[in-house]
Amino acid sequence: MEVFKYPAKEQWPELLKRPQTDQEELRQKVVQIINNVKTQGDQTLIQFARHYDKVELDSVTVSEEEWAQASDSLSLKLKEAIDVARSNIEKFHRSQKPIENYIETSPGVWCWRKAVPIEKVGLYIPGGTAPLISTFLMLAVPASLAGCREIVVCTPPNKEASVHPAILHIARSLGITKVFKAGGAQAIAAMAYGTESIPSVYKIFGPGNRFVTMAKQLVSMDGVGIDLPAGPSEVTVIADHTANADFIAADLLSQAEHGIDSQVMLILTDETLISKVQQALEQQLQTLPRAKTARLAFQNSRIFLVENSAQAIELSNAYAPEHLIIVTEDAEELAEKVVNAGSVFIGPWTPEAAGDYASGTNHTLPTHGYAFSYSGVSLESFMKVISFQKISESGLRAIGRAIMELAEAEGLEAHRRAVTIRLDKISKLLAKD
Ligand code: HSO
Ligand code: ZN
Repeated sequence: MEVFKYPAKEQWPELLKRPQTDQEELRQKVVQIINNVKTQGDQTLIQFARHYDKVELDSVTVSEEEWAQASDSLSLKLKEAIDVARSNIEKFHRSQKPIENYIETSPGVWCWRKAVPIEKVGLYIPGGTAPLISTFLMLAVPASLAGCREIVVCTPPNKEASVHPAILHIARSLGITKVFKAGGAQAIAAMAYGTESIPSVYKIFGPGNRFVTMAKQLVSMDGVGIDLPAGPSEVTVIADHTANADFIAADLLSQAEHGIDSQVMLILTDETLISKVQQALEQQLQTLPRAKTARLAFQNSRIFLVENSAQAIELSNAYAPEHLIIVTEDAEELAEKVVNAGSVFIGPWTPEAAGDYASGTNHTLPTHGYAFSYSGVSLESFMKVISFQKISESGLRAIGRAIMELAEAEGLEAHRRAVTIRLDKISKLLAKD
């Protein structure tokens, strides 16, 4: 990791840049994949599984036998871990139901909002060496709490042409039956447009590689909702002299092991920590199975030494990390000053891994600078809030003049008349009485 001591503010934008990739070539490839799925449905998914996942599928659906064997093939320890995580995710997300206020804005003018579940949602769970079981919990738990009527899940098949039993175990416990063996951009296209086996949905969630992310962006231009455009994982750690260098190294590595394009930033107010953390990193890398990946990720990563904790938080806010860990004497006060971050972890006993798995917060978070303007996935992501209004005769008389005046100013006569026609009627009725 390159070290920058006391960088001048003018240098910050350059030092906080994320790696950029050429999108045009990727876009063209993904458009082609989407078109194939649109025209040939399941057949394309089976062909892609043969080509990319190296498996021969008879069908993209999960067989009765796979469902039946799923729970038995999991260890008790893993099932217990899933239960702890699920219970905490449930507790935290259940508390997120949008508030529905009933407000009388002018006498006789009532406005309110009602949250309703999105009827059909699609969850994409990436595969790789092992599917992200935790990502499935992070998406399926709020989707089912929100009351989504149809929850469709796509995940790439493993080497045995099957779906990981933990995914099926969790799906069954949540009453989710539509799990399909499909990965990559083709799975996103399948959930957006539907195939013979896979139903189309209104909103698609879940992380993935560049192809998946591009596919989500493309289908979103065609009226399908998406959660967030997901980019490579990020963590920023702010630490002072009170921090433990071994803990810091462990947290940086836990994010760096995600992929070679992960970006980790360490912001220190204590110069002696630079070498301590570097040593701890070297030592921990010796025994880390994914050391190669982590080392490559460190090439996009940086260590900053700054004057004080106020400047540390300013630098972090200027970067808007997906995850921010604060291990300083004044960690709670600093946390109050965070304005740009996906999720914040306070104090030495709060590793980012806690939020990745089991504390209860959602780990689907904004990356690549989206934390300047987006929130992570929550219960509300699976709901829409619809506004309602009801106006009485006296209510329309109360606000009618304002509507007419504004409509006239905009030159929209039909709008004005929608009010005058009613006010005239009210005047006539009043005259009769
Ligand atoms: N840290 C990842 C989420 C995750 N970690 C899943 C482990 N499993 C999001 O950036
Ligand atoms: Zn993680």
